[in-house]
Amino acid sequence: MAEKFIPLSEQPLLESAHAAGLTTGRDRLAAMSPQCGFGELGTCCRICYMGPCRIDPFGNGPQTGICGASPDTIVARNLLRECVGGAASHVGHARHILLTMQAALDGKAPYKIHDPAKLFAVAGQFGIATDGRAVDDVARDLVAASLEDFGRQDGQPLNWLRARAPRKEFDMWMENGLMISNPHNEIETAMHRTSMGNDADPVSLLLAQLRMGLVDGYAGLTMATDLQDILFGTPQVTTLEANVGVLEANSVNLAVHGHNPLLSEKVLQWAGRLEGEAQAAGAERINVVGVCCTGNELTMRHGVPMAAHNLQSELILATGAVDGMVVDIQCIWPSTAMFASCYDTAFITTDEMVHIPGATHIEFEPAHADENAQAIVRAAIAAFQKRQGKPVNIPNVKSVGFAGLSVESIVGILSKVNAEDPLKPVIDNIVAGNIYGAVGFAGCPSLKFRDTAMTERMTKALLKENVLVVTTGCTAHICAQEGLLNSQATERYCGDKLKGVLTAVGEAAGLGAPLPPVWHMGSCVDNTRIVDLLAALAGKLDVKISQLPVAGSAPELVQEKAISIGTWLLALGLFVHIAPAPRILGGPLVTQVLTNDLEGITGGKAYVEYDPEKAAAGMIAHIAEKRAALGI
Ligand code: NFS
Ligand code: SF4
Repeated sequence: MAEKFIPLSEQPLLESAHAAGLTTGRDRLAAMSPQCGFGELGTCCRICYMGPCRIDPFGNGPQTGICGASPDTIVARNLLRECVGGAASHVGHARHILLTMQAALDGKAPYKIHDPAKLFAVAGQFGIATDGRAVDDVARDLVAASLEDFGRQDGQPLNWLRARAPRKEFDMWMENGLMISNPHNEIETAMHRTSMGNDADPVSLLLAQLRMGLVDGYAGLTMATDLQDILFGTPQVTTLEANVGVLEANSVNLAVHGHNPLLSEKVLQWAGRLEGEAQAAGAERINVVGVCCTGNELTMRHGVPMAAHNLQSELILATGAVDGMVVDIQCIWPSTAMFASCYDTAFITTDEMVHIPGATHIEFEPAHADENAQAIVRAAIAAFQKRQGKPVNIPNVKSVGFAGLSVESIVGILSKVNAEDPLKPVIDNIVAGNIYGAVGFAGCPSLKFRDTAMTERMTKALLKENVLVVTTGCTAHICAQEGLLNSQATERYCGDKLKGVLTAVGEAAGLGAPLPPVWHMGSCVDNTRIVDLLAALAGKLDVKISQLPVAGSAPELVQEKAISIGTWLLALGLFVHIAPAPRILGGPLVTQVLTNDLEGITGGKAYVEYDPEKAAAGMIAHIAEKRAALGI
């Protein structure tokens, strides 16, 4: 058995936590193991109260639920409900940004439009007139078109889908009955469809699954990414530091955790303005650091250090040096409040929907964003004062790299190589085989896969074979911590051909160093950026996205959100590696469709493999097939 991989930065924190009498996620997983096999196979149904019903995977016991539901019906219903959970999270996030933009335009919230160029570009795709118009007027029209989606009862396609979907894929979805309309209606119908005594046809349930992927993609991710760029600016290339070593013993360390930049942007702004108060309290400065995806948002736009991914969100508190941790929505472990209470950390929840026992609640309302952010920063300063004289344990581990690789900034870099046709150098190098293909890593870190360093090993195995990697979400934190986002990584891990391209482009773009081999493209909602890049490449070649020599991976699946994102990618026609297996293996038909038959409809294919090198090899084999089909 291979040795367990525990990152350098985590070992001392695990020890500190244990010394303080705390259990960590690792301990809780060990206590929970082995986990329930019925649950893993997906053949446990709790949809009605005659259940829970469990299907015997060995064929000796019950083969249907009490109502007669087959294993395929059970797994397909459960999977769709997971997808609804993910889509609801992203749609809720996007709607929150939308309503805040509306309030800002009405003068009722202290935000303004930072990126008129992005606004005009997005509005143009909606067919909204932009020529010679005032920024706010165009923004109002975009807000109206978005609100129309949430109110529409006419069954017509979602405006965001119509405006932002790639053409060939849009037509394919329409031909296959995958049209979506009002996201709230779609979510309602999916919950209704999967409640007891409704849809029992696994194929019909899987079509609803694909539609829910589109709800996630367009009414969630794309709307959130675009509106956030319009409000806060489209990311440009920036340097970053990552890992727990970014905490500073003598500063007020304020960690922002969650997903919504409405909160973290304001906290960052007020941390700057209240620095004097922190210094008066004896601190060197206020050090805002990012955790999880809101960390990615701040890193992409402001180069804020990335302190921790999801699994480390409780561990960094065991440094004793985090003065404030402020959270909004999604991926917040209840254990963080418990950890915080052991130290002097002010642990602050801010969303009406997210209350955690032990936390201080400061409700963050866009209308009062400035006052709320000040209160949050001041709570951290007060906690810093309490911490004075107490020991801290900050492992001196951090790495450097680049972030801010939005499609716009990538095109900006490439246009220094070819101003007329920026994507041409990429396409030429793909055709020549210097870039063998590209893989996008998204999603979470899982305790089930950290021991084998799944993400790190898969990434390195791909780079060696000249496959370019892009990343979002917590896998971006993992890659940053592993030192994969900097120029040295190009030297160290890439095959000669990829190394050559990245070095040449880095030089031509005047960076004075190779481009990194792994591109940080943002948070989980920013998977939009990856899809936009693929759509641009496919559009230029006049092929479908499914024909490109590319693949996606959620190498350490945790969240329902990864299920809905992965479903969107399958609908787009992508080959999607996933580990662990989604909870469908107890349903043979559902497994067969997702890993095989779907390819004949959308081109998409799910692929499960737990071994990192084998998983990379599987993706490379897929890329080879796509290259052969394109004749390159
Ligand atoms: Ni994505 Fe971001 Fe991280 Fe996973 Fe959670 S923070 S939205 S879901 S755990 S990558
Ligand atoms: Fe059992 Fe059917 Fe009820 Fe599910 S819906 S718990 S399979 S009786």
